[in-house]
Amino acid sequence: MNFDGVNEKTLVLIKPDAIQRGLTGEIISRFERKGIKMVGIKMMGLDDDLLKQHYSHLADKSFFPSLVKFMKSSPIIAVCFEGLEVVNAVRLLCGITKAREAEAGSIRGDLAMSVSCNVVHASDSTENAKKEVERFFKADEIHDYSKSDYEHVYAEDER
Ligand code: IDP
Ligand code: MG
Repeated sequence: MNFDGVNEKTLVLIKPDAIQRGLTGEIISRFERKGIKMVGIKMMGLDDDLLKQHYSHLADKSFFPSLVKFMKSSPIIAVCFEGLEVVNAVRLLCGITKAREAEAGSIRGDLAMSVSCNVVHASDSTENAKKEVERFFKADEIHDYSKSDYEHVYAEDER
């Protein structure tokens, strides 16, 4: 069966606060239950260079040094997810940046209270998702495999 139409990719980072609070399984489970396919996953420590690239849009903000310090405070887990319009679907599951105002039911809305310690990162556009997946994963760390439940996750005319 052909699922070529549903291979958009996005990057999720499970942030240090989630690692420390033991929320990794809970967070990944929410994406899995949604029907989103995991195609890459790894634990890694982040350095200044990578964080400057990743958060370049925030480099001139007063909170930037504390954001970098937070993101280096323990390893993170990088996950590459795949699916139909998955960049948008994952952002919706995550909820807005300020976690204490994020919609109940979303990951941030249910699991966090802070603006900075908001448990997850998710790419915000297809263009940035492509760059971010390439920043965090080597080509051979992204896995191409068929998922047996896809027949029930997507209708034929969506694939
Ligand atoms: P996003 O993660 O929802 O896409 P961005 O504006 O891209 O939000 O910010 C990236 C990250 O920087 C946020 O997730 C959060 O950890 C941190 N951050 C954003 N705004 C603030 C702030 O006003 N104070 C402290 N940290 C912030
Ligand atoms: Mg962002």
